[in-house]
Amino acid sequence: MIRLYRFPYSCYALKVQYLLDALHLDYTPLDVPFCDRSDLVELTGGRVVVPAIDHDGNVVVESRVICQYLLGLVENRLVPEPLAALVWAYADWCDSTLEDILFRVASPGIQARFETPFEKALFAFIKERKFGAGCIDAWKHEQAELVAKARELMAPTLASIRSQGFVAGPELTFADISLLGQLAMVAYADPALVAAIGDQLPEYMVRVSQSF
Ligand SMILES: N[C@@H](CCC(=O)N[C@@H](CS)C(=O)NCC(=O)O)C(=O)O
Repeated sequence: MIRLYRFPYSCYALKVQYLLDALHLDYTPLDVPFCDRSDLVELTGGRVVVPAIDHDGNVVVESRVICQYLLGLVENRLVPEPLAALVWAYADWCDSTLEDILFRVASPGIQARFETPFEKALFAFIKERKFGAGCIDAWKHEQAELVAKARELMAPTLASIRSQGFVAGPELTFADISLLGQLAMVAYADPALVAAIGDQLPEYMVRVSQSF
């Protein structure tokens, strides 16, 4: 049995979840309460970030490591050997350069979806400790510019998808799963933002999910 510890908006947890789906592995998703991470801390020996998985008592953390672990569990074609360098490089780009813009695009919408004032305040506090006071309001204000930056960053990806269906060719690969995790975070904040970044992206998201 695999248990996936997640926040519903986390691009890293979503990536792992889509990989579990794509590999047809049985798993139980566990939503970590944003303001009570005691189970996660106990499981991981002190970590407060998602994702983490517990596979029959084997605890794995860090989404990249989790994905490598899951890809090794069952035979699959998600990282074809001739494309391995490109697929992993693209996945790492999603988790770094792309995420750095997309989480700013998504953060105001994510904050708005928390149910309690305390959760909203804690989310803001965590972001402000790293990015400065008022950062979420600033990102809301600058959303059009941030979306324009995301469009620019995504231009080569959009060209590849347009011409061949998926990021690395005519078949689904782990590159698409990494990108889907990022786009699903943005869609969680506001689905209209995904279309604003690329009008073909909503359809691409459906195509990727239907290829699992
Ligand atoms: N490098 C880590 C990053 C994990 C991470 O930053 N997770 C975020 C959610 S996207 C988190 O749990 N942040 C804790 C918080 O917001 O308090 C990974 O890939 O697993």
